[in-house]
Amino acid sequence: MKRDTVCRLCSACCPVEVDIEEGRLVSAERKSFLPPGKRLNCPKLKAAPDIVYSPVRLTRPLVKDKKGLGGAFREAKWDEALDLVAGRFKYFKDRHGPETVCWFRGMAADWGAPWDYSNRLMNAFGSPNTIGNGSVCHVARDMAHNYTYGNMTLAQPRDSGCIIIWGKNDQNTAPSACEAILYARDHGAKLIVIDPVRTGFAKMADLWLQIKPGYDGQLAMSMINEIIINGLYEREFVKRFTLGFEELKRASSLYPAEEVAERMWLTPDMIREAARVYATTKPACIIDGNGLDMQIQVFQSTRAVCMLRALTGNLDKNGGDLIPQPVPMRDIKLKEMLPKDIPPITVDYRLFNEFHKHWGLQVQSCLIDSILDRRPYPIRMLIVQSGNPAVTMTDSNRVKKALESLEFLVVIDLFMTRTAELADVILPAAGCFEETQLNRAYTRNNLVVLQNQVIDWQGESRPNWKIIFELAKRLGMEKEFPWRTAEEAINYQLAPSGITTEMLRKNPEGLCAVETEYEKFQKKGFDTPSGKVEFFSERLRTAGHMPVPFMDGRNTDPISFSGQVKEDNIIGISGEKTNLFTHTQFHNIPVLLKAEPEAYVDIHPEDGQQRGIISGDMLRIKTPRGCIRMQARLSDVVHPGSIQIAWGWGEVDPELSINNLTDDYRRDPVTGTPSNRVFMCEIEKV
Ligand SMILES: Nc1nc2c(c(=O)[nH]1)N[C@H]1C(S)=C(S)[C@@H](COP(=O)(O)OP(=O)(O)OC[C@H]3O[C@@H](n4cnc5c(=O)[nH]c(N)nc54)[C@H](O)[C@@H]3O)O[C@H]1N2
Ligand SMILES: Nc1nc2c(c(=O)[nH]1)N[C@H]1C(S)=C(S)[C@@H](COP(=O)(O)OP(=O)(O)OC[C@H]3O[C@@H](n4cnc5c(=O)[nH]c(N)nc54)[C@H](O)[C@@H]3O)O[C@H]1N2
Ligand code: SF4
Ligand SMILES: [Mo]
Repeated sequence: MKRDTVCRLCSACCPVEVDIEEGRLVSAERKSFLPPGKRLNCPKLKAAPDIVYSPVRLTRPLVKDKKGLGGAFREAKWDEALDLVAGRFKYFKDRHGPETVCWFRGMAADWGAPWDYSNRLMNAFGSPNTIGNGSVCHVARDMAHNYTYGNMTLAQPRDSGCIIIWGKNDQNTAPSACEAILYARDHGAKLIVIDPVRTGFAKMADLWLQIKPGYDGQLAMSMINEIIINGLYEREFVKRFTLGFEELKRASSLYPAEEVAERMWLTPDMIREAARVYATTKPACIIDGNGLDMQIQVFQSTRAVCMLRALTGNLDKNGGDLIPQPVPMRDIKLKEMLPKDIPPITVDYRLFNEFHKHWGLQVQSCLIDSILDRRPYPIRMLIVQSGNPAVTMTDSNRVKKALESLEFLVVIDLFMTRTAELADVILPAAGCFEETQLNRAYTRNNLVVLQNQVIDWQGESRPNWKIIFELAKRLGMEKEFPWRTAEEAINYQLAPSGITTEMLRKNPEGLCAVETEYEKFQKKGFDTPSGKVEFFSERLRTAGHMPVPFMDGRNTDPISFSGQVKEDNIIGISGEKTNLFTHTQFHNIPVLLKAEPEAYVDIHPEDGQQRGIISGDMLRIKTPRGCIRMQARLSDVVHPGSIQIAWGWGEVDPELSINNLTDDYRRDPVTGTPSNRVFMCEIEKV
């Protein structure tokens, strides 16, 4: 039997058709606008049955009677495990205040409704501390878009004449976006890639800017300067719809191509050419990605990139960058129930805490500050849902110390992870094919597609929504969580859109909540305080941040530890996300591991020769935070002077965990983002 749903094995959220035989998932296929021969395959989706039916899935709640890594887990019934967790919620609330309990969200299981449910539970409980990982993943970028033109845009590459891919690798991480880019290429679109690594897109690009990692903001300013001095901007749009053009002109004049190119490993002509092609080919879009995230300048760099879209008049055009039309929904987070006088642990990042009505709190590093430095107060009990912070958070040694010193740790996951093994209680979650949910990717813009439960929960695992609803009941929140099914809760939340789960099941391709409209700013302006695109932001100035990006003209080094380097140090780049794994996930699935059995450090042949390193040598890589060991692979995908270190392998072996090397002390002042993307490191053969 064929069923429709949305895959959530990574955050690309592809609509898929799955084949179910006698209640078992036997195969799944991505839907695509391309004819079958041209579609991209996803190896993770192909391995979906291996993932769902993996013999190492957690299928029973586990409880540890003795704390720490040494303590052994025993199986427990759901009632016992949930009673125990609810009891600890009450204990810490009575003893130390509700705010000492924190709910931490990773990237899996979606940012959609399940995120709203955890927020709702915590708000009703009285703790402001529901924290996501958006400071390192896209929410920091979202804020930069938001502070420039009110919303994070959605690039429309399929109908573009020119596409800039800026620190993104959709070939591996988002096949449907990749298909749109390839389609546009086939129809004559120009392609510019800005990436320090020669990705598949870089190979096929008309122009590849192999930028020095972290220098994206200064590059964007230099491109802005070229566009302005050559009169290539859309005068009419700038005049009517933007604020602060003169200030931007002044700031960008501090980054002339001939002066700044060399410091970012480029030539002045490359910068000029990229600016000219982008500004003179219409429509054009910019796809920005994770290459900008995890940088200590992510906010201002992304703001500068956003300004390119506005200067060239590509905002809210088909083939340009669409201002989304979110699906009208109820805000179910119950923030009004929070006591007013308890600050969240992310209190130092007020603008980031408040910029968006959905995102809530995202500065995950503050969790570690709170546990270890008791700043602004200590978190004592932590619930980790769908994340593996012991491996994925910056400066793992500090993170592990924090997790180990918690008084009570609950982990909700499908597998035993490096984080879960530290827990006192593990609650086994059902996977994405086993639960119906409102998927955030399909509420950000007008089309809603349902993520549908297509098979039963495995063993005693439970869907995320059910775990939260059951816990809520034990915390006396029957009134706040009256729903018995996922459908009831979704229908309540979706009511303002007029769409129900029943309607969505009848329309597996999705339903449009609002008619698509372009150039909405003509009638409504932009969703900023001034109603205009804000090159200059008064809000930022008042809060003590730079109102125009990089206006101080300083070349502040964006790379961690650059003040402390020795001569032979090299830039470490956290490597691509390959299409076989999702972060730390699926290294335990034999078919996927077979396709990529080992982790590598890519080192340029010139650097290899200088240091006597050949492919296959084992390297020790060291920073002031820690060290790892990984196998070398000579490759010219990287620039001399930099290495690319494989990502996500810390789950397999802590000696392969790149976040042993990363730094959490220097952070973006607006979004609290540390640099787990680029850092100086020492390498030596062992
Ligand atoms: N150095 C470095 N650090 C990085 C990155 C990098 O590139 N380099 N990437 C960053 C980015 S962009 C992100 S988003 C983060 C990711 O950080 P995490 O979210 O911690 O990453 P994952 O390894 O995907 O962990 C997700 C966990 O959720 C579990 N899970 C999967 N589905 C479900 C479900 O339905 N319910 C529940 N309860 N659990 C589920 C999985 O088994 C897995 O253990 O890492 C960040 N850290
Ligand atoms: N297969 C798979 N798919 C995924 C995920 C996964 O783990 N696996 N994770 C999901 C998640 S949570 C996310 S956030 C997305 C991320 O999706 P992407 O944004 O595509 O993620 P990455 O592969 O981390 O990196 C993007 C590119 O940035 C480049 N880069 C590194 N440093 C810099 C820099 O300083 N400047 C510039 N301009 N570029 C730089 C890298 O070389 C890489 O090519 O993917 C999602 N999809
Ligand atoms: S790209 Fe991600 S969401 Fe899409 S099918 Fe593959 S694993 Fe699933
Ligand atoms: Mo992410």
